[in-house]
Amino acid sequence: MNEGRRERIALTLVIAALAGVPALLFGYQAVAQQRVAPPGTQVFRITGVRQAPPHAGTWTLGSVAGGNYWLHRAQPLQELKVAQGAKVALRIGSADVHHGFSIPALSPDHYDIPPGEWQTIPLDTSRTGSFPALCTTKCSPYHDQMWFAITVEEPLGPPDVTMQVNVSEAGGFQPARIEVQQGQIVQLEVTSSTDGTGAGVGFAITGYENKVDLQGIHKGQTRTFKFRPDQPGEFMVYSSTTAGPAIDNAIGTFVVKPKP
Ligand SMILES: [Cu+2]
Repeated sequence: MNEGRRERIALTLVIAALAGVPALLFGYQAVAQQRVAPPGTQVFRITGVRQAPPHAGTWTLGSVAGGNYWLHRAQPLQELKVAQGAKVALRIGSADVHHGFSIPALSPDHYDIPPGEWQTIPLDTSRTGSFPALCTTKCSPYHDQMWFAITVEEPLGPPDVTMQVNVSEAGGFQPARIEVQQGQIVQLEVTSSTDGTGAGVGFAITGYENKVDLQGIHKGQTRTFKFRPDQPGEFMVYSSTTAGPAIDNAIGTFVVKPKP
């Protein structure tokens, strides 16, 4: 073998090793990630981060490795939207201190999230609504901010009608009366003007509890939710999150007019 050919072979091997190792690691990560849940499951990898203000105490879908962690650049996750009936699992870990995790409305279980360990939590997507996911371990001074909403929606097309609702201590639900047609795709945009007793306010409709239940809407936040009312009648709107007497006693009316 001549000198030049040997050099070319050596160079090819070096390049193959340089490109191959990251590719193998990447592939291994992808496989490891898939292996945690049954095939066809959509896996969301979510990291708890204590980090300093302005995003103090957050859950994030982004990477929190290295400089990104120390620069406090983790983007807070506020709402995760998933389709009703979809196979979904959360892969929850911590970037720093001991966190906990729970979705009180969907599961009585609390998960322990020590740093460096990952928990796989299958999500029940049978019931539509919007439910808070919380840290359950007093992890840091920013603990109370460690929550996000999981919104399970029926896969529907564009809305036929969009309704804005405001919830406040002074006015209750505004407008207090909402009228829609049976079978229409209704989009609700519910904004809260108050944190209530700390956990925000809720929006639920009696008779439609299995379809519409938006919990833990915090002050200044708007939760957008789409559904199709199929039963005509007059129903009561109330807060499904305990938020103090003014909100707990407030009621509204949701009217579904029968199809002409
Ligand atoms: Cu915490």
